[in-house]
Amino acid sequence: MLKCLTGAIRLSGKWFGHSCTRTGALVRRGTATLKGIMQVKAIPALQDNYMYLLIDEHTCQAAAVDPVEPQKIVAAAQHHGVQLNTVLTTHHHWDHAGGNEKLVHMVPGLTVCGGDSRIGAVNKQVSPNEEFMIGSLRVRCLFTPCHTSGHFCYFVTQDGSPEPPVVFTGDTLFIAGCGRFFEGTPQEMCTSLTLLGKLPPESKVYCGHEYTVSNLKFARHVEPTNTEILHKLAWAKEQVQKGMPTIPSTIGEEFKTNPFMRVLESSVQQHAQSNDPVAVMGIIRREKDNFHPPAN
Ligand SMILES: N[C@@H](CCC(=O)N[C@@H](CS)C(=O)NCC(=O)O)C(=O)O
Ligand SMILES: [Zn+2]
Repeated sequence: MLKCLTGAIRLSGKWFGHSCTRTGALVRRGTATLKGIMQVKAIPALQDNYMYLLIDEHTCQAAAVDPVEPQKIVAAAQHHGVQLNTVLTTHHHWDHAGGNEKLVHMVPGLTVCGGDSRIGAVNKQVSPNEEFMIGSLRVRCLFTPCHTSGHFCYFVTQDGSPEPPVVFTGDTLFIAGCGRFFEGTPQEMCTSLTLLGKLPPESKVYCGHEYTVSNLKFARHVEPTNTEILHKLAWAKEQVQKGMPTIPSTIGEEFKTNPFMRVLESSVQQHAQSNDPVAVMGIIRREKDNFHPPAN
């Protein structure tokens, strides 16, 4: 018997713990209907990367997002009593995909998803807007090329759940920033961020790196009078000082604080001295490539 330690069922409005077996869900217990819960556990890796363990509490199945340090992922899955069966890889860079080969040796039978043939151990090549299930969680693959030409984000919902959806954005969308344009154009980043911007505003954003403070310093440079940016920067500095993460954000919050999500705003266009959003995207990205964030 494998315990799913995070499990819970709602019985006439109250929450009760439940346990899972290796084979599947305790969907009903008497007249109680299980309300779905998805859990996201952020696991720091390397210098400033985030890996994630995505848990379906219905079935105690789990997916690992960008498991560059596989032993930490396996330990987390054991700790939470869940069965790891899927890997979601955002892109081929070693600090995201570099643990896949080792993980498939540690956990045989894994489905390894990715949208780029350069990703190690991939056995499920995903396509734009393709959907599949991890237990009761519905995963939609969002093609977001630019940082790399095969970058995918993963949008996760649970049918009938009141919980907000989540999106794993890798190195396309950071909190208050975006990835460098290693293999793409400003037009592609505009298209990719527009796609992410169409997700429900309450969608929780889990990105690939803890870059929030330096990103917000650049955001402040672009829009010095944007109070949302100033407040979030003060909060993010405190979080980091306490050793706490700044994820998740939400899509709605990014529209208020992320200059790369704000290329249609007159304040950002004025900074870039252009009213063409694609040109603005290219100009502020080039500026950030050469930006040295101040100490404060
Ligand atoms: N500027 C990065 C340095 C490392 C870097 O270039 N990271 C890549 C991802 S591996 C990137 O796209 N960074 C986003 C950026 O520089 O705005 C930082 O904020 O620490
Ligand atoms: Zn990268």
